[in-house]
Amino acid sequence: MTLLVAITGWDPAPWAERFRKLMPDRRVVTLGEPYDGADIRYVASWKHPPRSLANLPHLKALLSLGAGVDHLFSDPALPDAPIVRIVDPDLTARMSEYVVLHCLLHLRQQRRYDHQQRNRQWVDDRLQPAARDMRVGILGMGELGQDAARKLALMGFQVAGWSRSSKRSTDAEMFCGADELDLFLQRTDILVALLPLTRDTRGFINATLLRKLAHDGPFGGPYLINAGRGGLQVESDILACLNDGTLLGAALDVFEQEPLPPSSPLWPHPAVTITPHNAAMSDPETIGKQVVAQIQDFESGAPLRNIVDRDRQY
Ligand code: OXD
Repeated sequence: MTLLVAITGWDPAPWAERFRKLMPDRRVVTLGEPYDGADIRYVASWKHPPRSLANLPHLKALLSLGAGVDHLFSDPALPDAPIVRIVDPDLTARMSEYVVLHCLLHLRQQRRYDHQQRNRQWVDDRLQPAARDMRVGILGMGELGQDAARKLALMGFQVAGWSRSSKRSTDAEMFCGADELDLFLQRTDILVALLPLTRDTRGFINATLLRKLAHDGPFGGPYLINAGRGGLQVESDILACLNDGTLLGAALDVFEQEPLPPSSPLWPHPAVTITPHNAAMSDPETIGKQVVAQIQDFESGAPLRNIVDRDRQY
């Protein structure tokens, strides 16, 4: 059994090293090394080059090294093996840190205080709403959304979740499907996007959607946090909404084009907080272990876990 580590955009070396350490009796190769496609049984992929997996006749599973699997579907010659998505407590915890951080930075108006500090300005300002006054709405209630909901609810935020199909949550008021989307948006002061990127969600966060968010919250307007995928958002609409007051601000970790081009008007915008798509980094230490456990369990006869539905693309 050979495992092919097919990665672009990240350094494949620590991944290959981790897999070799965890499976010393198996062969682990990276895309640059010579190998016979007929020997490959598993692929661990992050943004593998399109068509690079076309000749693997005995492939048993394709394992994504990130939470999102949209990178796989851009390959027109994607092999017909089961696709496994990673569900990793470490990655999930990192994403929740990002979401809670940006909800709190907005709630506690930290950008404004940073600005005042730079100007040596002490403003005696008593307007400080509590988390219980702020309604957070999470678009996408998969593993990541549910964990963020739990941690935000612990902080006292009023949390709601929206998902395409019906889901239960003990931490969030749930809304589901197209029929309940408007109701969800109308009660949302902070919109957190954690949806997968699929043919149905591309461009989902556009001006029409943003205009439906609440304007009767503590700051009189909504805030956007996107840590899902850049393809979910229409950046020209976000900018227009920031500039006409529809949106008070945005924290964006993901972009239509990455790296975000230096010419993007999002960079200098005073109401935008930018991070370089690192809200939830994949760690070879923890994810390597998960991938190897999946392979070993599968080889001892257990079914693969967290299989992606190719039709729904998540
Ligand atoms: C992921 C990511 O999908 O880091 O895990 O974007």
